[in-house]
Amino acid sequence: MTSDDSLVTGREGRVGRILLNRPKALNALTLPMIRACTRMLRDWAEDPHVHAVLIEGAGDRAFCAGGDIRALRDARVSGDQAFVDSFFSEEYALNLLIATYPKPCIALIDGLCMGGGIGVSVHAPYRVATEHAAFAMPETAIGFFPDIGATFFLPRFPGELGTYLGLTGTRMTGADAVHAGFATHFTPRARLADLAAALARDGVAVLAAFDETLPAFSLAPHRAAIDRCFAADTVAEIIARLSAEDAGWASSALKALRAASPSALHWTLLALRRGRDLSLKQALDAEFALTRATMAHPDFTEGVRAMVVDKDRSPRWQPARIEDVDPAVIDALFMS
Ligand code: QUE
Repeated sequence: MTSDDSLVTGREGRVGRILLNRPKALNALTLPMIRACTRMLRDWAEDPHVHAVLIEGAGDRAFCAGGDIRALRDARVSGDQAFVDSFFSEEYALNLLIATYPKPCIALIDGLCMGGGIGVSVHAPYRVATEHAAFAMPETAIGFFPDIGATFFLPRFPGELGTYLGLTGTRMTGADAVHAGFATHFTPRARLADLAAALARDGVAVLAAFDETLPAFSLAPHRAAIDRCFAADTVAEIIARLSAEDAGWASSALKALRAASPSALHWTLLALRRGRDLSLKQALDAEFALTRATMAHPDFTEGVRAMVVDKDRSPRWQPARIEDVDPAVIDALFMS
């Protein structure tokens, strides 16, 4: 295998293997990792020995916890917009490259998979989740929005499940992720090494033999209520409908919404609704424009500070209350 520190790549049998390798940082994606991954995929697209590509995370805690938002916050604070623009444009181009890749990509997701980690897996045709996988799009908690094509794929999840997941950032198990649409196959951790070896030997046809019986969807009993609450046109109305539900899932959802950036909830709802009618490419382009608008808002630097840098989990949002967000200010973010 050829390797640098953070991204290890190599060919094994019929497959190219990409290992996200920053286990201490939960394999969070840095710009050099995005560049190395893009370069390798471009090379392998032309390589007749490579029939498929496997994407994995190092260690058993995470597949990939997201983008390197600490670096993005630093760049924002120091005024390095060029870094911010390079990061997002190259990350989203990689998401699109995976979605349109001429050979099958297979992501093996064991452990945490959030944000940018979902971006390098969900667009692949095969996503294998284990019983230790945990999926989430938690960006409203850091004053950002579900990006990496989430404004394309979340509105295409069943009913209003995607709106619920994108606004609340609720974590899903590997099995639930297959029911929702994040993943396509369910294989226990104990069989992953054998699966990788079988893929290298025989290609994607072996996936079915490793796909185990899926436990029931834990959200099934709440699907109708989720659809009812999250079909509302405004954040205020979603909150009103959740408050009228007498159920544990609804109070958890309310708690998550109350902790999130009020502004981020508004721009996320609008972005998800607009994404219904966009292609993946159009959605990624709209997301890129929205990164500039939302990162200029104080909630992004404050949210990353509170959740990732200082970890006090007590962000001071501006404005602090959902009712005080001015819809005209949010609409204006989509005009830039
Ligand atoms: C919400 C998020 C993210 C988060 C925490 C949140 C996110 C993200 C990370 C993260 C995790 C580990 C790292 C790192 C970043 O945390 O998107 O650099 O090493 O990438 O509450 O959206």
